[in-house]
Amino acid sequence: MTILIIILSVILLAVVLVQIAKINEITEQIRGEEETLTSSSATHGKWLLVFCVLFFAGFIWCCLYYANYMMGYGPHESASAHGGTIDSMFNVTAFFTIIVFVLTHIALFWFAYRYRYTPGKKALFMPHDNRLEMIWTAIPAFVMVFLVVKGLVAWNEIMADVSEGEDYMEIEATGWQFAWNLRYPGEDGKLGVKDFRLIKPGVNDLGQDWNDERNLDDFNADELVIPKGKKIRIRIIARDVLHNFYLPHFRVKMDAVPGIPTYFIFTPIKTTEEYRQELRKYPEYNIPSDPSDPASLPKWQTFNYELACAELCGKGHYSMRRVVKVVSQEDFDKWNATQKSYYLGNIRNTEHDPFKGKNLGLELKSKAKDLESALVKALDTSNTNMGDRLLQLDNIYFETGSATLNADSEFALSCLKRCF
Ligand SMILES: [Cu+2]
Repeated sequence: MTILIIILSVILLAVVLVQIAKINEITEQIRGEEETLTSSSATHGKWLLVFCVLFFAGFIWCCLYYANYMMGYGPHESASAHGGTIDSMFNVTAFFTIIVFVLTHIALFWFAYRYRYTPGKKALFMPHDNRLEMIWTAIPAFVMVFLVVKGLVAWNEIMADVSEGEDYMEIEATGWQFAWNLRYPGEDGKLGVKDFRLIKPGVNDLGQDWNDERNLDDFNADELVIPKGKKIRIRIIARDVLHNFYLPHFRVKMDAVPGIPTYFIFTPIKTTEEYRQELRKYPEYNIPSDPSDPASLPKWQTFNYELACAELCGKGHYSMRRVVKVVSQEDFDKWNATQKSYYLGNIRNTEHDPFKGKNLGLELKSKAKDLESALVKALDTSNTNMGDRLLQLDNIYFETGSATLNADSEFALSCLKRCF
């Protein structure tokens, strides 16, 4: 129905335009060509001036109305350490381009009015003017050089890779149609190696090599959870087509290219809760989050940072959104410790496990030393904080006919000691 109405409206508009043109033709014949041209030029000129005023009024209204929704202003100051540099680049670029935008548009409409057709007036023939050439070459060149140099300095600063011995956490984001796979390094803090030939859909989506011990504690998460104040290095990979790892609130944006790993390093400086408290001060975020339900929570309270794909990668592109949570280091450690290793949960002792039926690496045993005391503490019922802690006891096995834990169990338990 809507489409029919739109088609009918377009047809009617075309008919009206044809009729107006016909009327113009007839009046031209009656009043003479020159007189018609003069009066229609004057009408056009005046309406263009009116349009110019309305256009700028709309522009200013938009800027004011959307100010608090835009990144870089009011409540949306950057949530990452480097974000301020990017915001200042955007602001400087906007400053110069808005000046040019306003001046050229005023000139455009004013000239259309001022130099409209008037009988007897002749256009000035000016084939060349050195001074004008100098002005409109030198000024843009100067501004461009300034912007490019500022951009290069910012790029080198933000894209500098982590140096040796620096404290940071690496997370891997693999984009595919249509989701992100977020891989965390687990307890050892290191991501294991991968080989694309090992990829098996549903079993080993990333092609992790289980012979590499660093892979054994890696886990995948549905949300990107990161600790405030910690340097995060995101290793960005695409499995099929181009994607783009985009964290708007952190001013993080980098292409995910099949075959060419990229990265982005940033440090979150505001927890999700701190960001919500900022939003709370603005009326735009004190309205119900669900417009159809006035009793729903206010917008600031339901706010979440998000990870989006910023590359149109196919029909399911929109569904690549993921929630990003910035928490304190303490909360992160708790969360990190309750995550389940992909290897232990999905691969261990299956046909895909190179260690099937065998004990895991020897060095894992060294981690077992503190386990006993950790377990005693965990099971101590006098610990009043037990209520909010989750104790996962998967993959715990004893040696046959004895009370000794086997090496696999020690590995599974090793994460628990950090929880308690
Ligand atoms: Cu995508």
